[in-house]
Amino acid sequence: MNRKVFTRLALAAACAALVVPPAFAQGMMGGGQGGPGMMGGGQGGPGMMGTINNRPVAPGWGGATWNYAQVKRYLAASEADGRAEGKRVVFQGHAVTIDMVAVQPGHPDTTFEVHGITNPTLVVPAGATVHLNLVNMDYGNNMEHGVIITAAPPPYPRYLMQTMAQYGPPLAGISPPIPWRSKKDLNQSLFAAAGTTFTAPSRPGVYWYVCQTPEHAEKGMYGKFVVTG
Ligand SMILES: [Cu+2]
Repeated sequence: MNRKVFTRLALAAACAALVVPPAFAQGMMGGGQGGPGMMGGGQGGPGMMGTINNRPVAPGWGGATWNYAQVKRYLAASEADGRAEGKRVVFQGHAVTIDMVAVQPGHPDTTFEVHGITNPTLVVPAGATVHLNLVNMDYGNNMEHGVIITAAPPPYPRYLMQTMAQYGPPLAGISPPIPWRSKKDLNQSLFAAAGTTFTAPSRPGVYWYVCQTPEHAEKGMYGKFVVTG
């Protein structure tokens, strides 16, 4: 909720704080998380707008690097986090884990998935500790994806800079966006994953989770993030 979110140090810390189920922790860090390569951008002020990760994932990119088997385990484990109710996924308790996917195969381009639902409404208790994870399953140029939680409602412009100027910095996020998968063939591919932890607002309200890659939110890569009392 403050400008520190935008400092390079804070971004590095957020990216280094990979939050992943312990079962997957071993041997998947890819090494060098939070390294200068990842944060070297920072251009354009907030850093979150940078396109430093506009490239396929490679070990050492700055976050976790998973193979397809690890992604499948993540997807399976994520079913235990939160409860799907139609187009909503409802989370309960003082600490919640939200396992997001950017462009899960079989879903539309430029979307998020949680529980296999495209752009669901996420419902989180006020004041909860939120572990937010993201794996990028997309492939191709400009298919790097990140996520920010913001009070700014849709529709979104091509670039979110103006939006952030109007609504203030995001509550939290995974920034800058994380690289796309390394190969077209899922089984041959590596995938980028990253996570962050933040505290949900202490009062009920409506927020949005939004991909900050230019044009993605404009094309519909966002969903509602509801904080309940
Ligand atoms: Cu995106």
